[in-house]
Amino acid sequence: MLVTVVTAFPELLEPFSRSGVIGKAVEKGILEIRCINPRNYTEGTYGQIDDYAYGSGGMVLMAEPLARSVYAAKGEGPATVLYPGPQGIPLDQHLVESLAVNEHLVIVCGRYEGVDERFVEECVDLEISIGDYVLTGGELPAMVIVDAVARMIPGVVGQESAVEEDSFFRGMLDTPHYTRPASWRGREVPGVLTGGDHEAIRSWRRAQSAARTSGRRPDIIVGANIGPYLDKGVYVILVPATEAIPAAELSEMAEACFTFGCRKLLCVVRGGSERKSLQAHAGDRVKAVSTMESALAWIRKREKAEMLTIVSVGEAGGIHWAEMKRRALDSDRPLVFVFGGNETILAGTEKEVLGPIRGGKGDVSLSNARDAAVVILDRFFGWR
Ligand code: 4FV
Repeated sequence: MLVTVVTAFPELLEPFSRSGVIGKAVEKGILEIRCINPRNYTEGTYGQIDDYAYGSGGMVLMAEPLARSVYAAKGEGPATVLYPGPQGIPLDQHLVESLAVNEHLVIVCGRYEGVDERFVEECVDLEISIGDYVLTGGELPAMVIVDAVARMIPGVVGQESAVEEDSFFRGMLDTPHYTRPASWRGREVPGVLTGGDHEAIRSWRRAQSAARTSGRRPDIIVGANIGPYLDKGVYVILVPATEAIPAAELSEMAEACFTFGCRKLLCVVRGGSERKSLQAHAGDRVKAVSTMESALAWIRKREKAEMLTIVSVGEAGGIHWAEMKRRALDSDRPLVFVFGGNETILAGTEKEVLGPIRGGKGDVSLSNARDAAVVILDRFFGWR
């Protein structure tokens, strides 16, 4: 990747492009960082790049030197032009991953009050904010963007897996990390980490991430795929409303459930013949059961644990899916999603009821159990 930084202070980028992981990536030729100084692209001979703001209120970077700098940068080939500023869209891991596919990024660094808005209209593809505070210049935001994006380029960070384990890569906060000494000022490293049982370590780390995220950043759980942070299984029970669901459709639905990490799709069938045809055609991802209770009993036996049963009946009331997602993450129990049937379903069984999946102006909601299933599973376990 080539990054061209348009800045009146190129010396600020020097140490950054020579040090640490970024420095190594530049050495390895995986990343190239260039600077263009708008002072070299001014109209007059004084190298004037800023002027008084119209309407008073400090200095503003002039449009022409910046535009000429961007054109010069683009001489090296098509590029996505970024302008870091407090008015930009928030930088997050998703945006970082989408920027990482670019061959050439041009980042224009503001100074003083900012830049002439006409330059932004004429030359900038994306305004990006690194946070709701005001800095003295765009160089630090430029380095933040390059640092985060460079980590997504294969070969920049040693172990790819390290990137995948990161905070936010799956939309959750990271697990705590420890190194030697095992005891420091009377503080011990959690025993599970020195026990060598890697499944136990993975499970402890998952639980730590889940607890931290739920405790500190419930806001990001909405967009997270919580699947990798659940120790127990996820199941779907489908209760066909009226007529039986054709086996082919059920196996498609089982495919969707599997995609979202479910261990089994259980379908309540009316009679023996329905069960046989279903078993014959829908494959082993689907299990035909005669009643809800037998479905829950089958899961309970398999998971050797009490489940958190989440019923989606599409009727008014019920818990918002985002809140349900947080509870699902907090509960260390197997998750059972029940789609179809009605309010009376599972009367007397401990369950949570999901609110309807609303559309339009919130006055219409999904009634089809299979569609509801895919929407809800994507909201809980979809990759964002
Ligand atoms: C900023 C931010 C930021 C504003 C005026 C530079 C400064 C000066 N950039 N996220 N927050 N920029 O404060 O990206 O021109």
